[in-house]
Order: sequence, then structure tokens, then C-alpha cells
Amino acid sequence: MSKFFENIPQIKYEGPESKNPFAFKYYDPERVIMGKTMAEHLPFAMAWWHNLGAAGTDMFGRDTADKSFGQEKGTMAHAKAKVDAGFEFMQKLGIKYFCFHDVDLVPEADDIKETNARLDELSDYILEKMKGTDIKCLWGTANMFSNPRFMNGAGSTNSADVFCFAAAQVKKALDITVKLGGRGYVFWGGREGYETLLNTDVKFEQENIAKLMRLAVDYGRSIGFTGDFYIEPKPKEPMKHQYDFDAATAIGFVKQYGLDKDFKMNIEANHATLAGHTFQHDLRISAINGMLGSIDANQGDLLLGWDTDEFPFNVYEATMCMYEVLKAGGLTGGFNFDSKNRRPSYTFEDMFYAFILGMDTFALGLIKAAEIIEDGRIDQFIADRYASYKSGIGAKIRSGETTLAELAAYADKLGAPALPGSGRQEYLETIVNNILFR
Ligand code: XLS
Ligand code: CA
Ligand code: CA
Repeated sequence: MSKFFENIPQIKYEGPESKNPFAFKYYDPERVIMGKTMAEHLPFAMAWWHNLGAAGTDMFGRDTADKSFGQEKGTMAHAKAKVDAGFEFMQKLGIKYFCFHDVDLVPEADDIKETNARLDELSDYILEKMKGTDIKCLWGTANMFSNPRFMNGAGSTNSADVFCFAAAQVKKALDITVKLGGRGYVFWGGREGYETLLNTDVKFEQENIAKLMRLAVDYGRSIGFTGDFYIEPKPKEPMKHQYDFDAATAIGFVKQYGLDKDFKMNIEANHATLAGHTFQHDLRISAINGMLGSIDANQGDLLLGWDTDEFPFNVYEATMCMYEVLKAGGLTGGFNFDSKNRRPSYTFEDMFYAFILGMDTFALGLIKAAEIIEDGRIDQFIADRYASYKSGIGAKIRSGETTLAELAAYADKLGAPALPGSGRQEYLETIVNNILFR
């Protein structure tokens, strides 16, 4: 085994009293919560691009971290060193999954045939590494937003030639996802949107995105991919208007184009907040449509209007996320840390601290969400709140056995209805605080 992280011990659970920075305080993989182990509830994944690639470059400054792993960047030797480092990293943390874009794995060549040959070589190398471990791919995706050819989109591009390049990348990324045992395949439409309607045919573009997705489903099923396809909604950045604005929009889209049997949502916390929602909102909207598939576990900064991809620290958010996940009966995907260290946290130790933070935050969220459900007061309150639909005129409304005229006559008889009952928000928030901090 490679030894990039020689000075860092195997990360184990030591409990909340531990002061050891290289130990979990809440993530205890074997602990059983509501009938499943924490490891089963929380299939964590490492995002290849952030953890092995992102080195701190931003719009105003270059890398602060050294992610060369002893090789020259942009070479296949570097791509393989990233595999070595990635597997050592995941094994030290007990992480079982990774997510990738095609171009995170290998340096992209000018000619797609050469890029694909590199992907074959590198995925063979990953397969070899996977042997003797229980590490697998959570999901794969194609980067169809960085190369200048995708400036006007991939599925939504105005150029049929570029559309073919997008198709070729999706085909290859699906091949590699299947080869590496992937549970899912993601479409994040970073450039699937527009800047101005003065040059854009929105209907035409959306139809073409759906066509690319349909072709991907047909191809994926033909090569034995049985997992879910995911749309990852995001409202903006890099484009001003992105078609997959939020969960509700993306769900409407897959239903409109008959893709709903094959697609679910991959909900990213930071994208939900950019859309003006809470993370929990987009999870709920996905769940009630049977489309809560996977989660990109990160958080944004509400003081900033962009996608900061921070490691999750907010236990309230994680708790309400896990409340949704438990209620939905779990995920078909997992929890991908689409998160990066802050630029001044540039050491290898920081990479581990970040994952310990993220994994502990979600473990604590899971513990507290289960306690909220077992406590039962919130669920009971919600059930009681709608009790007027259980019998009488309410039951008739629910079962559809009434008419507008009957309801109007009922209202006439009442004269004026009573107020609908207090929402009790502050009382319910006290319950959450009480469970979180007891
Ligand atoms: C960017 C997205 C991206 C997707 C995968 O904002 O989060 O990283 O998860 O392409
Ligand atoms: Ca993401
Ligand atoms: Ca993001």
C-alpha cells in the first residue's frame, strides 16, 4: 500500500469525550440506529475532484495545497498516484465509495480516442486497487462544462457536433461507472442553461437535453447498468439560468419527458440554498415524489451568493436532512462529500479533519433525527394538525366524494369557520433544541 498519509493513524470511533483530533466522536460504524448500522445508514463517498484534485486555486490566487502526490501533474503517473492516495485515504477513514467525473480520473487529451484509452488504462488500475477492499464507485459522471466546446451547453448546445461529443463522453463515463460497480450515474447540467433569450430557443434546448438523457438510459440499460440515473439540480453558477433550477423543476422535467422511471434526484445542500430553499425542502420535494436518490453532502455560506462547497458543520441541517432520509426509508445512493477544504487549510492533516468533521456531523444528525422520530411529538403534532380531514366533510374532500356546490353549502351553514389552529412553530423548535442539546 502507498504511504502518502504515513503520519496519520487509522481513524476510529472514540466517542464524544475524546480529544484526539484523528478520531470520530459520533460516527461509530457498528452502532445500530433504528434497525441498521450507522455504516448502512451513511454510505459516505469521497469526491475525486475535490479531495484528490482541488488544491486551493481561486479566481485571485493559485494553489496553496500540494496535490502532486510526488508526480508531475497532467501525466498518467500523476493520475495513478491519485488512485493510490485516494484508496489509502478512504481506507484510513473507513469510506466505502467514491464519485468521479471522467476528467478527474485522467488528464483530458486533445483527441477523444486518446482520452478514452487513458480512461480504460486508469479504470483497470482502479479495479486492481479495488480487489481485496470493499470500496466501490457510488456514482460517475461526465464533465460537460469545463472544455470550451461546451460553452453553450452539452445536451442543450446549438451545435450538433458538440452534442455528439457530449454523447461520446456520457457513453464512456457510463462504461467506466458500470466497470467500477457504480450505484448511480449523475447529470449535473452546469452549462445546460442560458445567459440571454436573445440567442436561445429554450424549448428546443430542453427537448435535446431530454433526448441525450433518453439515449443515456437506453445505452446504460443495454450494458447492464441497473442503478439510478440522477439529476443534480442547481439554479445558477456557472450559467445565469440553469434549467435544473431545483428539485421541483427537475422532477417536472423528468416527468414531462417520460424519464421518471429511470431518474431520481441527487440533492446538494449548497445548491438547494442557492435556489432560495432549505436543504430539507429539496429533500422533501424529492422524497414525496419517490425520487430522493442521493445526496451531495456539503454546505454553503448564507452570507455569500455562490457555491462554496464547504464541509458540513451545521448539525441542525444535518439533523433535518437525516430526518428526511430516515422517513424516506434511506437512499439508493449515498452521501458524497462534494466539499473542499478552505484555501488556508492546505495540509494532508486538514483533508482528514475535514472528513472527520463531515462524517461526525452526519452521524450526529442521524442520532438526533432518530431521537426526534422516536420522541414522536413532532410527527404527532403534524398528524393532529390535519385531523379535520379524517372524518366528516374533510374525509369527503380527501376521497373525492364531494362537489364544489356541496362544499359551498357547508360553508354557508357554518357562516364563518374557526381559526385553523396554532402552527406552534416556537414550541416545535424548542423540542428540536431540547433533543439536540440534552
Ligand atoms: C457543481 C456540482 C458538480 C456535480 C458533478 O456545482 O456540484 O460538482 O456534483 O458534476
Ligand atoms: Ca455536487
Ligand atoms: Ca456544488
